[in-house]
This record gives sequence, structure tokens and C-alpha cells, in this order.
Amino acid sequence: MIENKVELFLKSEQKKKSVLLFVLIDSEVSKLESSQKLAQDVEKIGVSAILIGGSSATDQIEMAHVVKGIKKGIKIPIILFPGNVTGVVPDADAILFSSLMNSENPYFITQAQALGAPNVLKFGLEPLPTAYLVIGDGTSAWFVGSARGIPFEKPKIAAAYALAAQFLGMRFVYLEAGSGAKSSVSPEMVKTVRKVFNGFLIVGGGIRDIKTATKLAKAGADALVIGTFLEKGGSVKKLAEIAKAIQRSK
Ligand code: 1GP
Repeated sequence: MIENKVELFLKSEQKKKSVLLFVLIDSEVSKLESSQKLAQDVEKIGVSAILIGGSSATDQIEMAHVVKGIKKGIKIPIILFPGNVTGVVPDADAILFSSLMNSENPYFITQAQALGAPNVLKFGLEPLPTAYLVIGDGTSAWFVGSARGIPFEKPKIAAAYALAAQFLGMRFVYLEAGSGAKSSVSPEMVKTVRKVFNGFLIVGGGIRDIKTATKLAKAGADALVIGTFLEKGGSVKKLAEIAKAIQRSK
């Protein structure tokens, strides 16, 4: 039986920090050495977990190598963020076991999950049951996942999906604007989802400044995910300012 270690860790982090920051590392964009250093640096400034994966990270061997390499140097959990069955690799602590609920292709709703589940068990990964909702269009997550993107200005639709996720027993919802998105999910959408969803609410895509991050945290996000900002050379110092600002925002 796999324990709920990571989920409990996130809850204890929430008690201390109220809103958490996760850093996304794309194993195909960043070299192992720089990823190891980045993971250690962001752990020091209070990032609560490292996500590894993404919709375009499909090299399972490379990902396994990166996860193993990063794991040695940090104490915070590594949570896999798979875009497909190739995102299931050993040595991580947990996995966002996600259903892309608004995909038009049933493969991304239940089939990839069925194909990936035996390896999740085999590798002893803690599955975090997650409704992955793609907002807007034109991003890799939207294209690769055949998503019918929920319009940015339709928060009630996102809330309806989040409520459905809750009724289906999912304890995590991830509102995804897409990696490198021009704009993040709106605070209004986060607020509307927060009103109905009692679980752990993750928001990511296009977050790169304190103002946006603070608004999303205030609106009710439990954790924000930042990836592209660091990939494009954003400083850990600025990330630390974002981490502090969101902790103070509630
Ligand atoms: C993407 O939500 C994550 O899946 C992070 O988005 O790369 O835009 O920070 P960014």
C-alpha cells in the first residue's frame, strides 16, 4: 500500500506557508547538471515541490535520468507531471495522476491512465488524483492533449469541471493555461473554482511576476507552478520574492 506521504507533506506545508510554489522542470529542455543546481537553489528559497514532465517531454529515458539525478540533492518531493505514459518513471515521490477532463480524445481522459497505472504501482509512486483542465488554446498542452480549451472568460465552466472532479473523488485540480502562455488563468476563474472545489487547487501557465502570482494566490490557489520563467533565465532571487509574496497574500 502506497502511503499518502506527499499529500500529507503538502498539507503541512500549507499550514506553514498558506500558498505554495512548485517549480516545473522540463527534462528535455534543461541539462541534468543545471536542473540539479536549480532544484537545490529553489528548495533553499522555500519552493515546496519539483514537478518534472510536461506535454512535450516524451523521452522516458532522459526523464528517468533527470529524476534520479535531482532526487539525490534535495529533500522536497519530486512530483511527476506526465503528458503521456512516457512520463511515468522510477525514483520520483509522487505523480499527478491526471485526467485531462476536457480533452476530446478519450485516450487522455482514461486510456493513458490505464496504460500508465501498472508502472505507477511498480515504481511505488504516490498517485495524486488530479483533474487537469486546459484553459484557452494554442499551447502545447492544448494541442498535444486534444483539449477543447475552456475559454479564459468562462470561469463557471471551469468550476463545473472542478465540481465534477470532486464528485469523482479527485483531490487535486490543476487549472492550466499552458506552458509559456501569454496570460495566466484569471483570478476570477480561480475564485469561481475555489467556491465549489474543496481540494488542492493548482494553477499554472504564464505566471512570471509578483503581481500576477499574488492575485492568483489571493483568489484561492493552493499552489502556483512556474516553469518557463526560469527556463528563460529568470532569476531565483525574483522567484524567492514571488514565493514570499504569495505566502503573505492570504
Ligand atoms: C505548465 O503550468 C506549467 O504546464 C507552468 O507554466 O511554463 O508558463 O510557467 P509556465
